Amino acid sequence: MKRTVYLGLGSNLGNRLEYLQLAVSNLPDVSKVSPVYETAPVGGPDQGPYLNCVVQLKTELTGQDLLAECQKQEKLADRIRKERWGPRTLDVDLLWIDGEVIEEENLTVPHPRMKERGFVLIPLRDLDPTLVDSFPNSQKVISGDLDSVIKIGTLLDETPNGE
Ligand code: A4P
Ligand code: MG
Repeated sequence: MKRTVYLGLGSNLGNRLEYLQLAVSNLPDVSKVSPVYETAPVGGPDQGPYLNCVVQLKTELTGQDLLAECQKQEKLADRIRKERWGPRTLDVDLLWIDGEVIEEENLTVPHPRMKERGFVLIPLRDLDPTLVDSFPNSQKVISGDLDSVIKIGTLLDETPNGE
């Protein structure tokens, strides 16, 4: 059965928009793409602003399949892992799989920090307001982050693979 999955994409090194675009074109089963936001960095060392967006998939892939897809996109973007929360050409996080809970050594779903982050909740709300409203405190998190999460536009091809 196809499930609704959300991925969070972020980039703050190099041609940020191009890295997001590349990932969206290469991900499987993409059904919707949020607008792109420029966002102030949260946590980690002193680093430049991010571009963030959220992608919806309608897919039969499992959690582990999806994590492998996320990591494949990061590799394609030549991401070099240096420090946790440090600058990156591309970060693809698996946020949500139709409410499924996964607690495995290499994978936690829902993503443990998504509900505290305006740079995730604001683009996710563009795609699924009912889901975001169901998270306790989401309104408060969003209003606290409105000044640091600024809509800058959309990617060229919003639904590269159709439904
Ligand atoms: N992992 C476990 N669960 C998941 C999941 N649901 N999705 C494991 C993806 N990966 C998951 O990730 C470390 C390990 O997490 C992986 O090996 C995977 O098996 P990573 O991508 O190598 O490291 P990271 O991204 O530096 O750490 P982490 O914990 O994923 O950081 P976050 O929470 O993703 O934060 N500020 C702004 N404005 N915008 C951003 O996009 N991103 C971060 C990264 C910090 N600040 C930011 C942004
Ligand atoms: Mg990550």
